[in-house]
Amino acid sequence: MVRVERIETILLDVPTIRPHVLAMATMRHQTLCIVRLHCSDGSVGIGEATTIAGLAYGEESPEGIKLAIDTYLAPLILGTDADRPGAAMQRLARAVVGNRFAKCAIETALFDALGRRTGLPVSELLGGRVRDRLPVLWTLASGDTAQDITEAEDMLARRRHDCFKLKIGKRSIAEDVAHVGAIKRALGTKASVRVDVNMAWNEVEARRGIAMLADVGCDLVEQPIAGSNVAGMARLRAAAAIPIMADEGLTGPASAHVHSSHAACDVFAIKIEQSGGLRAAQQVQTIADVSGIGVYGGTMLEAGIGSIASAHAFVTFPKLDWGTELFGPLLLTTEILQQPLDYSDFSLGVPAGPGLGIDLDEDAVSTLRRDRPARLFV
Ligand code: MUC
Ligand code: MG
Repeated sequence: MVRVERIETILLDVPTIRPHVLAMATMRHQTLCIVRLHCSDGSVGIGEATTIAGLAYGEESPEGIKLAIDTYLAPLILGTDADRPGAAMQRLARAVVGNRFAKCAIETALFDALGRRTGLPVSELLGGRVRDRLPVLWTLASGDTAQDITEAEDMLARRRHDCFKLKIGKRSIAEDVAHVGAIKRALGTKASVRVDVNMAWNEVEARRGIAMLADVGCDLVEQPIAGSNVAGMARLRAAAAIPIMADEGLTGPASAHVHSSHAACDVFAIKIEQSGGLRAAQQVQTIADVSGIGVYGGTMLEAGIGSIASAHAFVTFPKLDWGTELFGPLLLTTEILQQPLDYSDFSLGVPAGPGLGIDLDEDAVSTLRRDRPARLFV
């Protein structure tokens, strides 16, 4: 039997190519918690967990994820059968409440190691892919309308993205709608424009804001109000002229079931970390499918490992009505993979090699790791 022998966690700090302005925080770097899972036959799987602006988005932080894995999760699966990610995840689920992002990084590493041992891509271990490429949008979040338009036009010209998500909710509704309208007018029918409010509005503001956004040509509104306000989401959805998407409110299959039974949204932003793992994300997708809810592949702004892990899950989805936003690696100044990912023709090519089909660039890891020796003496 191949056993799980050792689990390493490393924090990497990677600057962003520009400030990324969200309703709740401005990101200037991303912190990755990289997991390396060593097995008794010498195979090694990698996984990644990220958050958005530390604790600004959810209840897990990169530092907390590292601590949870090192102290609680790793000891539970050391010595167990590495060929059975399902059994390992069940052990973690029984002994540890929550900590979905940390669990997802471990499940990713288990599947990567299993894929490397068997020669199969993670997508095939998850049931098999139904497509090889995924449409990918870009988030315009420089905080400046003119800069966002230049950025969008550049992406269109390079055939990298033709669908844009605008981060709003920081300014007044009137200013935000003017910003969205200006970008939509500049891009016209060449691009789809959507917004993410990241829960910044109350229900009254959302009712007004969504109607105004529909009037300026916005195609979709993501998480306008608190994720916990499922009844409010249902009221907004019933009144809205454009689709409403749930993001923060989706924390795995149980919350997906609650959203579906309340008819609380038109679309699910499915994220592997938010769901608690790759198979949990597939379960969320199944709930969407049977409820007639649209599917969108979301991101926690992961770098290469987490983005490709997400991609392996998303290529197994029978329907992906709203595409994906797996652009995380493009927002970072430094590539952490040996092979840069294939972003072309408005889409991401999903590697077909064993496991995740990617390898870490160890020089980049040494340079970016938070505990690198040089820093200890600064
Ligand atoms: C979110 O809330 O969806 C996804 C894209 C982006 O810019 O931020 C994330 C998080
Ligand atoms: Mg969102």
